[in-house]
Amino acid sequence: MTILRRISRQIVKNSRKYSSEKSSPEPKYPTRVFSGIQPTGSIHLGNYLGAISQWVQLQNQNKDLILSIVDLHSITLPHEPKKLSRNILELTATLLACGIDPNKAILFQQSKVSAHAELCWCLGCISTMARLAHLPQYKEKSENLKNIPLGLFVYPVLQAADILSYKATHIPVGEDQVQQIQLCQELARIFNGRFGETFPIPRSLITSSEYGRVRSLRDPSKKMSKSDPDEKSRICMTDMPDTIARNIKKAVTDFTSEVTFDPVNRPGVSNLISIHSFVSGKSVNDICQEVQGIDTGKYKFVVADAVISYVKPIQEKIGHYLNDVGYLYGVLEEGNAKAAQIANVTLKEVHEKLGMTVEGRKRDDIVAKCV
Ligand code: AQP
Repeated sequence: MTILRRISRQIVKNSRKYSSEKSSPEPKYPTRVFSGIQPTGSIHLGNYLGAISQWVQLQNQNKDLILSIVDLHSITLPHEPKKLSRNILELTATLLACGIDPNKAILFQQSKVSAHAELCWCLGCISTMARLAHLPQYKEKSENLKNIPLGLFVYPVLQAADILSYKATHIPVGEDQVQQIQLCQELARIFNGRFGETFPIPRSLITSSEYGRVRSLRDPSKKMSKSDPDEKSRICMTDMPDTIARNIKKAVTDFTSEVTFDPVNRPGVSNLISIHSFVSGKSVNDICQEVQGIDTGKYKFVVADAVISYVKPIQEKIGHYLNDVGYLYGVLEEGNAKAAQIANVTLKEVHEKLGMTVEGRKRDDIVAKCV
């Protein structure tokens, strides 16, 4: 079965889950999908296979979909301001080029909806340092830092605020994000328990391991990542054909020359086969049969050709959108306004539950009691 077909089957399965939820007497929280992506660099095939392609399918199934360019998250590690603003525009262009339609989904910039940071503070007050220190991504990212920024420690709470601001019920994420989603669920439960029912307990939509974790081309034990200092470790949607060919040619495989799919024992070559299967629409089995007799060195040329043809039309669209920066700003501004409208309602409710709202009759009662 091809990876594309598997994504579709998973989404159909999830849709059945949604429809059974819908047919139950009164769903407490309508189905809403939220996801975010950091503007930390060019989108790579891991982001595309693991997240964006799934978002496009959910959007095309008319799910209530909210997507955020999470720029507040992208400053948790040292960054260059000029690069960040360029990345925000490039990411907007890339998402549109990959098929995100701002008329069907809300696409917005996180920092422009201040409710995220405000809810983060409220949730931070019910989080514990011991719990946050246990999260593996924090451990991984802080490992080589002498002075650890507070933002890096707290960012899972901001992530929970991102999700809960919209009362999202489903979160499509890669496998690497599962523990952060668990924290979000815990915080929703704690808040509901202490201050009254406010948030749904969101569920992660993890598809399957093949595309939930596209591996680094240089070190198949790691995931492909925007922030990996080795540019040869990834294939970006904006890479020129010769860069794609070079990076795939240099991909670490092993000492067996045959092309076989065995993610546990042969993660390097299996990663290439998964990518090839996704971009060609062919099944892993068909690919392995087709390339029987070719060694991994020659197979890399086949994969590179397939990837180059797949990304070409997307790259053309990215170029087209980047030539119209005014349109990109317009898309974000519209998305920001729509997102703020929803998030501000949630924040108001949170303030009320926390006892921070003093207005109308309640205020008169309080003043009467005070005098
Ligand atoms: N290698 C991957 N395989 C599958 N899915 C992946 N995702 C990221 N890398 C892979 C998924 O892409 C979505 C957006 O991710 P992100 O940009 O918010 O941050 P990330 O997960 O930390 O991705 P990177 O590329 O590794 O970014 P940096 O280097 O900036 O930290 C998420 O749904 C993620 O699971």
